[in-house]
Amino acid sequence: MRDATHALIVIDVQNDFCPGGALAVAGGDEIIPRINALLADFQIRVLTQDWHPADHASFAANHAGAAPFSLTEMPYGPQVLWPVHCVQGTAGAAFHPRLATDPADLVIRKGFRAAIDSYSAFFENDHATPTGLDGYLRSRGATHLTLAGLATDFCVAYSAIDAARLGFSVTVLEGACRAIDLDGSLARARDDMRAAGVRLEA
Ligand code: VGL
Ligand code: ZN
Repeated sequence: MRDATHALIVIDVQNDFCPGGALAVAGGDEIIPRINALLADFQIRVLTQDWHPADHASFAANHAGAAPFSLTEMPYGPQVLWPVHCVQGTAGAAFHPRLATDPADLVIRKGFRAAIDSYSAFFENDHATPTGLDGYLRSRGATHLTLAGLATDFCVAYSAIDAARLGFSVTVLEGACRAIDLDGSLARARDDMRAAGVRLEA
């Protein structure tokens, strides 16, 4: 068992990011046994859940003529337009049925504001609006964070980089993550994580 300063953050292990889902990540469900084992090894355990309203601005379907996986410009910067995914209350937004959710101390939902996406578990994509996770982890006494989940190059990487900037010691277990890898996004995310001081482990 890790000591009480270590927290596990499990990012977005939801049906829509697993095979058969609306924004399926290849092999997304393969990481679940390892994540379940990790959940038993930490005293602070947080799950995140991508949780969008149907009119969310990150959905290509809400932009006339826009194709899924194309790029657009939002007031807060560039934004990939995604297939409709993780709509609040749908089966796609639910955690994968094999994920052991009972051990979680906290489930933090993100992306619930229609006008702004939120890849990171700490800040929305404007890099300014907090989710509250930083305060939760600090008040629990966490200083070291281990991240796993989906997808390596979007929500995991954004969360890891924000956590490092907030002063946490951060490790991403790449073997317990899977990537979307859109136009080189995985290689970029790995470089960006390393530059932010995130430790990448297998
Ligand atoms: C994610 C794209 C859109 C993720 C969430 O969990 O990595 N990616 N929404
Ligand atoms: Zn999303």
